[in-house]
Amino acid sequence: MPKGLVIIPTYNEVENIAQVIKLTLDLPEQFDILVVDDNSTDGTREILEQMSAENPRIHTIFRSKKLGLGTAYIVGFKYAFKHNFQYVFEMDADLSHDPKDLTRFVSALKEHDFVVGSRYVKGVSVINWPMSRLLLSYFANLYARFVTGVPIKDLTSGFVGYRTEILKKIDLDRIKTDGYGFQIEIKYKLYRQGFRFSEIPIIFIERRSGHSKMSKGIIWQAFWLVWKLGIFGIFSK
Ligand SMILES: Nc1nc2c(ncn2[C@@H]2O[C@H](COP(=O)(O)OP(=O)(O)O)[C@@H](O)[C@H]2O)c(=O)[nH]1
Ligand SMILES: [Mg+2]
Repeated sequence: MPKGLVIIPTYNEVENIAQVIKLTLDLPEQFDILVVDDNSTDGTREILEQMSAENPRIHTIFRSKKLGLGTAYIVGFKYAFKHNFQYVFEMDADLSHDPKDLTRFVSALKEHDFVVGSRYVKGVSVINWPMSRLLLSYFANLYARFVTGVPIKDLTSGFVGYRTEILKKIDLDRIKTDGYGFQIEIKYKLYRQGFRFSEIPIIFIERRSGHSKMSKGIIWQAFWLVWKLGIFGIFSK
């Protein structure tokens, strides 16, 4: 069975982290998990220290301050290179993504280079978002697709699976975006390199516990990035 690493970034996810790890470990694929924690102050770190000491499939990287989702994933990808995982996955800690969907991701990765868990392939499959947030996300995705020309309906999705080798083909250290911008930029770069993707439907359920860490700054960064990719991306890969 190919080895898969599920990267879970955390910043203050004490109510969610133990459960998301347990649900992921219980899957038949026998995934390893890497949690990249950014100096959580709510007890997340202590739970991780205990769980990783008890189970060799749970790995941790503790960073000294909140350095953002983008670099958390880049650190995780490099960990996957170093430890020879064939597949690597991005998944949120807050249970908005159902770990069970990873099984379908693995099947899709047999035929494709990367797979995007998508809220917008079968209409809209988001639960418990206020209409304002849903509209923002939906139209931001339409806009990003239109301007960048990348035919992925959920470009901002953070539930993604990759064949690890394709991530070695992009210069990760040049990616400076965070949050939604990071999600758009990495998909854009892989698509422009000609890697084959599949977009598969997922149901996204808004977190029940803890708080969203996304900010207006991250949304604006994604907004400008889309133009940068759309205009300058024509000339470069
Ligand atoms: N390591 C790390 N994780 C983060 C950071 N910001 C957010 N996260 C994690 O990224 C995931 C998605 O964040 P969330 O706030 O739920 O974003 P939303 O779903 O778009 O509202 C969660 O697992 C967060 O704990 C960060 O700066 N560093
Ligand atoms: Mg969330």
